[in-house]
Amino acid sequence: MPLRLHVVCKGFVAEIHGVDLSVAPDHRTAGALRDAARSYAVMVLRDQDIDYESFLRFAGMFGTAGRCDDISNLHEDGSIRVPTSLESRQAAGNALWHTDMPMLVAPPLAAMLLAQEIPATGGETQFADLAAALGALAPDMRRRLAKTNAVHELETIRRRMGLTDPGEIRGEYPPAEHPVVCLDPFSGRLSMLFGAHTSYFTGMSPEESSAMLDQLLRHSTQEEFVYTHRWRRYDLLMWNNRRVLHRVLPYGVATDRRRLWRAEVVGGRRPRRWPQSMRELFARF
Ligand SMILES: O=C(O)CCC(=O)C(=O)O
Repeated sequence: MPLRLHVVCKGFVAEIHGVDLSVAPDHRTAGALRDAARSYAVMVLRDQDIDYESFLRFAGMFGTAGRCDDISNLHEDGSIRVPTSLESRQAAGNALWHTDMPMLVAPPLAAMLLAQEIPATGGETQFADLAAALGALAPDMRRRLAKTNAVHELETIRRRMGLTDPGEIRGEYPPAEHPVVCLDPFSGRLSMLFGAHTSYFTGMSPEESSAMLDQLLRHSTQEEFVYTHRWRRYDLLMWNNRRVLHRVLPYGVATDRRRLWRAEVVGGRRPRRWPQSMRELFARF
């Protein structure tokens, strides 16, 4: 059956039908999926009751399949973790608007989740389109951001979650500095890179940095830029990590089971500033 695309949010989210990822996609299907990833920052494929190898094969179609984890509120024996455990408190950082691993020199290009167990209510995942949000900023602000870098650290998101013990917040990675306005390698469009890991913006005082981050988050997470995904079992959802912010909404973390497989697409180049002149940059909006 040929692949069919149902647009959920124009230029941002699409559901892809007619693909069974338990078998290796043929050339044409793989090409159509890669084309869709250039146009849509979030892709949803329903009813993918597939094994781990097939999940990784899907990730590998968009680059190098990287880290794989279980995102869950469960212990290995399947019992629900207490929310006060260190693991739970660190995982709670996913409730803040973030991009994944911006403290890497080359943050993942994309990430994906495959729902295994989902709570009856809550636990939706939200995505905010930073390319659209950038386009809607006032020209002066875009011009300012185009000349600004941001520094990102794991410790910062942990502090924002209320962790204070140095042993609990210590990050395993050094901080990384990236341009705020950078090219989305999937589409070639301009997007932004900031979120809950952002410690400060270069050339700004701590107060200015904090006000700038608040302002950017408020602007970019307005309803018009946000998609909320209500999970069904075996939904596979992939997001463009160089173009969206995401977060998980609350659910009964102490009582309801939630478990998703997670994979990443790595191996991209470091985030790049717009290489041409400012004039050309603004001609693109
Ligand atoms: O659990 C979710 O829905 C979101 C997971 C998440 O934020 C992540 O994988 O970075």
